[in-house]
Amino acid sequence: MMNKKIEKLLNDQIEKEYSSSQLYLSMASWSENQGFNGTASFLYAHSDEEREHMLKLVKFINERGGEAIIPAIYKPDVSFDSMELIFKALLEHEVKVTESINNIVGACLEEKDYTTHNFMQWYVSEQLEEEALARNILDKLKLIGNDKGGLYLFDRDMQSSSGAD
Ligand code: OFO
Repeated sequence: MMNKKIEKLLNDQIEKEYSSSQLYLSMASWSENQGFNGTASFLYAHSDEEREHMLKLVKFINERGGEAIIPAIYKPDVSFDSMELIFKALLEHEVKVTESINNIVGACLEEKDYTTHNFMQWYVSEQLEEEALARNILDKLKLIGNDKGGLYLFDRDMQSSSGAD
């Protein structure tokens, strides 16, 4: 059986990953409507990844004899003022997710739940990568500012980093 405290924390994390997925989906849709198709592809793919992060937790909890709770759908903002603000919000969101992951890792040590501690290491490295990527994108956008040509090239680059063509 799972430690109840850890099970609760993991279920809260399911909700956070799901909210990330919904937020990035909304950002993707907004970008698409603004004509930023490359950024939209990147964000749609990112939204799918967050759903995978959620699923991984659902399966882990159930496999360990706990009970995964599927959360209600979170409705994110539908409108964003600029590309820079999207990635600023995305980075802030990821920083909060990292805090939450670190909090779970700490609780696993306190509760001597080394199996979950081991499982959570995947999320620790994932967060490191995601934060670095978001910072990198935000730095580029800060340089570009309101330059339309720069934003056009940025969007084209995002298409190639989204894994789509
Ligand atoms: Fe980007 O948050 Fe999942 O782990």
